[in-house]
Amino acid sequence: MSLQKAIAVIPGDGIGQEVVPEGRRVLQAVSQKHGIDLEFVDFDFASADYYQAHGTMLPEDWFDSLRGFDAIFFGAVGWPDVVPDHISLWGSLLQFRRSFDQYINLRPCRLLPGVKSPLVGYGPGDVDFYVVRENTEGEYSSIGGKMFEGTDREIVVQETVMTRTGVDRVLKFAFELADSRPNQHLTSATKSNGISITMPYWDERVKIMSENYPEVRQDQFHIDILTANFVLKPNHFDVVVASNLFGDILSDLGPACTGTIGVAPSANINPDGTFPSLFEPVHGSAPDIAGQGIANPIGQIWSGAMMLDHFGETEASADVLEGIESVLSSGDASILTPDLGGRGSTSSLGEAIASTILS
Ligand code: GGG
Repeated sequence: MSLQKAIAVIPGDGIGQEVVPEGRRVLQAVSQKHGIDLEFVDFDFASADYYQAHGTMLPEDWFDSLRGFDAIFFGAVGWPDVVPDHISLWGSLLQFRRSFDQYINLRPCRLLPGVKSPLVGYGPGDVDFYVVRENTEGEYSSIGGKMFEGTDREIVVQETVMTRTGVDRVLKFAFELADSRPNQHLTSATKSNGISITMPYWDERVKIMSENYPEVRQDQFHIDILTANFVLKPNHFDVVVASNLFGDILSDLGPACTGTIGVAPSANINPDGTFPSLFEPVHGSAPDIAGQGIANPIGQIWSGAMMLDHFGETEASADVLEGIESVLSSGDASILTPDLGGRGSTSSLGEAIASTILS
């Protein structure tokens, strides 16, 4: 039995509460198979229910309650009928990312077998890239304010923040990832023709960083044509590095192009391990389908695989991926969720992946 890993489980809102139990079911199955000792501890905060009861998204001692864990397994946040989205996000997930210095948001985008994709002429293996999203600054800054509110002179300002440390560390991570992959190709998302101070700075830091990685082919696209190219030639990409907002957009678009955002995972990483990293699906709480038991749990399950990788449990992680691919390849409509063309449920899909891993 390997060292015990303590995992804080925060389902959050909406379908987060439905997909997290399936992620946990699969983690339990794979840890049983590989003799990994995972301990799960549940938390009810970072949810609209908690907000309704306490008037805040997090308790005062949230930082100390979470900081000793090896990882956080997170579902989704957002329930706009109860809490405005900017309050729920800034009051929970963005606090975690910033306070735990999870400055990398790693989001794989892969065309999986058996998934009906809108991409014509591409098959599994053709599209397989990572979006590396800067996760603590950029366009997601809380610097700004309002003046003359409610009058004709109303002014609203929000600054984009780029620090040399913040930009360089995400670029370094992305270049190293690209350097470790067979294609050794890094694409940078910019918009330096329109955003004339921060984005040229980003480009300049990319150029300087690239000098340390002579084996990595590097190109850059303005974000507008980059989104077009995600749709038109997704096999061009290997590792894509982007600022916080651009990375958020690209990492929804990428998985949507490969069939469904329901399968997309993410890892919010604190690379030096001072604080816990956080693993969550890319999708949000999806109020439109919440409570129906039809949400696709694969994004959550795959996020669990990324967590195992983070722990160095690479075989167990690969087993989860194989389980996902095997169930998707079966094409069994009674198991697959509606976004995958099936008539199954969140639990039928999670259960099938768990039992495939154990079979
Ligand atoms: N599981 C991801 C989640 O809950 N996302 C909610 C959201 O709005 N996220 C915005 C972001 O990641 O910046």
